[in-house]
Amino acid sequence: MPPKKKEEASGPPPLIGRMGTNLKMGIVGLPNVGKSTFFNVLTKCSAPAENFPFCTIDPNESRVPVPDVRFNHLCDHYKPASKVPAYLNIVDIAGLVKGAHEGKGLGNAFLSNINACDGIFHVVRAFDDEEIVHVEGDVDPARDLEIIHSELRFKDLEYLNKNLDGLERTVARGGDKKRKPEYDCLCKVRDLLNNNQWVRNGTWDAKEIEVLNQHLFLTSKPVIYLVNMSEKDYTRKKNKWLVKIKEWIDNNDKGAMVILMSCSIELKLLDMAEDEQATFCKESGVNSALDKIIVNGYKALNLCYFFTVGKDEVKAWTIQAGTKAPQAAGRIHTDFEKGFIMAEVMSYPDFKEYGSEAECKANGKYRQKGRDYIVDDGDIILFKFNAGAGLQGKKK
Ligand SMILES: Nc1nc2c(ncn2[C@@H]2O[C@H](COP(=O)(O)OP(=O)(O)OP(=O)(O)O)[C@@H](O)[C@H]2O)c(=O)[nH]1
Ligand SMILES: [Mg+2]
Repeated sequence: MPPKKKEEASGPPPLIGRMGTNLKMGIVGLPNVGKSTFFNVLTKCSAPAENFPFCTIDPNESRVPVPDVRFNHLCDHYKPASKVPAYLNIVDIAGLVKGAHEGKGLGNAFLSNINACDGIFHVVRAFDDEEIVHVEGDVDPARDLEIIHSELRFKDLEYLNKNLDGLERTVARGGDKKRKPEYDCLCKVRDLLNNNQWVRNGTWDAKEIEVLNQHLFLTSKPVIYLVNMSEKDYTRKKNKWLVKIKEWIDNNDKGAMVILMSCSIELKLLDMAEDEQATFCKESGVNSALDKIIVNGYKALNLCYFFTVGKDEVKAWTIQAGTKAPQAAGRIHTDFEKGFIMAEVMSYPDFKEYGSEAECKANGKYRQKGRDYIVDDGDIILFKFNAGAGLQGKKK
């Protein structure tokens, strides 16, 4: 069908992972490394975070506003009655141990919790503390990274082999040509996993990505590594494990993002009033890592947002990067997409530079964009659309 083809050809580039905007980052790591503590400082929740392995069993879920100076500036400018930032969804998951894919520790239950997430914050312990039990007996982050890495890979292999068995019967022996591309793609996945590689690190064409997206392998999810350090090490930006961690990342997940943090410092900052915090940060030269973690978690999920602005409301609307104007409009209301006429767009840098909507208009920076416009992160948009039943012709 030609219209469908056109839509496919003009859609956003294919991506591995679930479609949609309600995506989640899951916190994954060995037991007792600080995952729930991190979840609590991030979301200001109080999930149990105690000194014993498997303190967390059922996942805790929350969301955090994505910090953004652009959003703050727009709120200062419009002084709206309602302010709605973008949010990142976060899930605190039970600790994973060696052999989890075979049911060790809490076994398979939490692996399905990871499966329900779209990206991973992999927390690794780099702080020494005799009091805090380490399930492997001592602190060694590179070994721990390898354990988690292997467990996710083993789980994918187990799932894959189950699927491949059936497929092999239909395709290789039964001669069903239709499913051959799927079979070939999954064989490629098996080779990768057997070579200690992650699905995410393979090279895939659009057709293969379609197949991968029917399976959503654990190792196809984007990962950000979070190194949990002591207060002292975080302050002096040194830790005896950093070289080994870097080596492991270079060998196993080259180019991946690593963020240093300290749950103890974050806890301390959480207890302080804002001015106290500012003085502490200035005097000690440390800054909280949380904003950086949230912003990058959001980016890892391939999400971005546009703004709608006005006296009533300043709001950030989450979309997948690469979304075109009509689909972005559809985030606000399906009728906006159906009756889409145009998007009136100011880029945030222009708005900042010229200071107001009127000045943007006067300087040719208030642009009218059509159906093919790919919405840019931070665009300030007013959609125009054909009124559907009961809707006004022009609405924010
Ligand atoms: N010294 C020190 N202790 C920490 C740090 N972060 C967490 N802890 C302590 O480590 C223990 C375990 O922390 P949790 O946050 O419950 O660890 P978890 O990874 O969620 O553990 P499970 O839910 O069992 O998988 C708690 O007693 C925390 O107070 C840190 O940066 N330094
Ligand atoms: Mg926990």
